Amino acid sequence: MERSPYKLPSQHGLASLGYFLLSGYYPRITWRTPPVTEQAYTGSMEYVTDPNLRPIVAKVEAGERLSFAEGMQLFDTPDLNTLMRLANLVRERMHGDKTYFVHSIRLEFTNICYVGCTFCAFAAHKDEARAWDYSPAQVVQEVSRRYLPGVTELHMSSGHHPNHKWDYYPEMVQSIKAAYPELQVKAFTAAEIEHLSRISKKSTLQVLTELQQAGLSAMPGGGAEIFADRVRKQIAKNKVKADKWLQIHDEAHSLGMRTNATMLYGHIETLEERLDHMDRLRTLQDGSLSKYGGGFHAFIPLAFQPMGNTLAQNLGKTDYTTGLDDLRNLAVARIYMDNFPHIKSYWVMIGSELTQVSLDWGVSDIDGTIQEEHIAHAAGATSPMALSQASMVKMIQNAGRVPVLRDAYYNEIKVFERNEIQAAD
Ligand code: V47
Repeated sequence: MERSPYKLPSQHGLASLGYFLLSGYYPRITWRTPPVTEQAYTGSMEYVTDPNLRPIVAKVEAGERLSFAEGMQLFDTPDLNTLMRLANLVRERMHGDKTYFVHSIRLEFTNICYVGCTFCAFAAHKDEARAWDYSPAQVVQEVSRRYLPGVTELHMSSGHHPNHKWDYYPEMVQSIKAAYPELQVKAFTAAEIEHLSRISKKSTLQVLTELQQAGLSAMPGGGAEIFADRVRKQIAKNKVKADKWLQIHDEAHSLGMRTNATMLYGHIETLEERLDHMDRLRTLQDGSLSKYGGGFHAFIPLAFQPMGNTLAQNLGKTDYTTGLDDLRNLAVARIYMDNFPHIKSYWVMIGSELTQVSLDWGVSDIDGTIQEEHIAHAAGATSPMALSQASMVKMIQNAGRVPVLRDAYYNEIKVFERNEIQAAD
């Protein structure tokens, strides 16, 4: 019997939220109940309590794209059940139960940065005791220190160092590839690429081309923050402008590189500004898909971490984003950004527990094992510095989904069958 695209809320998402709240960490049993039959499930509108959502439900069910105003309804609706079920419908249409993760290393080769973003607790002045700055050879040593068998992705993003010359960057990538030819280097945000363009006096396209020749595989999604000018001026006024960030990703896509996109939320931005951010990305992705046949892999909302940065201090903010804001944001992104293959939950910033719940709210990717993260932790992230593969598999399986170990290009390395838990890391 065909499974309904929706599960009844009492049987799936909210039950998992409730179970998780009551029972603590990673229950060992799967609570997923048998599929609801089409017959028992008498129609998608039956459970819609917000009448404003009815036309939206009809459009999403028909696979139609939502307008900006409809996207705002998703942010405004009190009907969280319907929001969750719609996001899950879109997610399962694309991926079924498959949930992707990567065995990865995170490395910040320097925290020295002159840009002065107000949300950042990571950046240091070069004279501070906590500053670090690795040479290409030290970068390779740091990769070796974090390396575990089976790691496929090296994700690097760092400060805008005031003194390094252009040659430092391709040399670093070449040194990594010489030592670890099989590692896929996903590095340099669009903000860093713009910085490299300025110091090298090369165009951003030329910078990307030369880094690709040196061995760069893909670009991470950092540096996007919030595109709206009003916010950007207050939180990242010396950083790459929104249009340039988008242009650099378009250029990377034109070279056949795949990239990600982030959005830093939960500070001074409005909900309209969040949706505007998603809208600009959706438009760029349309262009990349039609011009180059590919573009962004994933959209990753980054929950504002409020410690050790001047933005939080000036706002008098010490609280983290709330769980339902995080889930709503992910769900809106999944429904609105219909041309993005994946919406990713970043466990480092929202925690593994909520990441597990988010698999019912549109999320199909949970990033990676990471091995040492410093940007979010400098700003108060309370998550571990790394997760084992086994715990990622368990997190996904205990949510009733199918874990898929992927590489940086979403090639599937291993699909874990139900109840097959990796024996060792
Ligand atoms: O660019 C900095 C953000 C980003 C804070 O592409 C903060 O797969 C919250 O880009 N609170 C770095 N966020 C992380 C990043 C990323 C993460 C996971 C996956 C991918 C990917 C990319 O972190 C920065 C900035 O936007 N950030 N400080 C803070 N206090």
